Amino acid sequence: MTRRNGILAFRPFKIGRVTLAPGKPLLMGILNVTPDSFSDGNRFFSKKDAVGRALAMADEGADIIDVGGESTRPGARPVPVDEEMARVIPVIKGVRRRSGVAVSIDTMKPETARAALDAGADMVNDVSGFRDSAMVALAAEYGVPSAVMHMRGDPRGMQKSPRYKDVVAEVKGFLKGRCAALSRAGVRDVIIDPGVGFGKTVRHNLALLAGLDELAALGRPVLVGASRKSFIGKLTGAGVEDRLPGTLAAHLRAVALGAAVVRAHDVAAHRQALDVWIAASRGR
Ligand code: HH2
Repeated sequence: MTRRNGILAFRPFKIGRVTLAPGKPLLMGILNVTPDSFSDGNRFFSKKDAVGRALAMADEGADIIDVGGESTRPGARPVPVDEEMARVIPVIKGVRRRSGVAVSIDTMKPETARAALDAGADMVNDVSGFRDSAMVALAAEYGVPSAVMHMRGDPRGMQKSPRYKDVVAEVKGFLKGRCAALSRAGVRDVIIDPGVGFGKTVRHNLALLAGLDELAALGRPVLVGASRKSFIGKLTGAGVEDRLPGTLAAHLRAVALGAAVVRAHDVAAHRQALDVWIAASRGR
């Protein structure tokens, strides 16, 4: 694995109008069009509020807007595909009409992913890690960048006594296998994600954050999504709405270890932090 200025290298690629390249981490703003997401549920549930929030995040400096219509918080029940599509597709169309910002669809369902790509989304973010071969085939058919996340089981059962012998090695092995499956199908542009909070204890999350350079050694850009997650509350006692400082600390540490994308609710604060981090790392 080659390093440039201490940053682990990967082949740059485009996501819509932005380029993902080593040393220039991208900011993914979270847009949950759901009634029940763990921190912003019901806040952007109407099309008007959701499109407005996406455009505001783009103005605040988000490089990518990640649109999801199904909460994956621990214990969440699956949302029927028609319901999920009714939540996200009008929002993606509305954003696409008004902005050139890159749009990601956060879904585990191939039908929703296809409709989102047809509506103008630029990438697929699948928290189930493209375990469904129809998702792999879809990513290949559309030739879009794909984010592959590690999750233990599914959201309903994932936090029931998660156990690993070596969490970093096991997550790395899973991601390596999914990258190979996507490569075989012809998908070139793959982002990997350890899945902070998805079937992991606080200790597992911390081991993964500390071992991110191990994952980056797979030669793929790494995405980290620690925003407002419960491990920050467990470490500090902060409530969901008060976890921005902990989130920034986790994300900047991740970027220092090679993370290429951070997924966040608080876009303006992250833009400022990342801009300073990038300038201070370059020394100019
Ligand atoms: N986390 C969440 C959802 N999607 N995608 C990736 N790639 N990585 C993540 O860590 C990730 C994700 C969960 O957070 P959030 O969207 O804020 O909540 P909810 O699932 O309750 O909607």
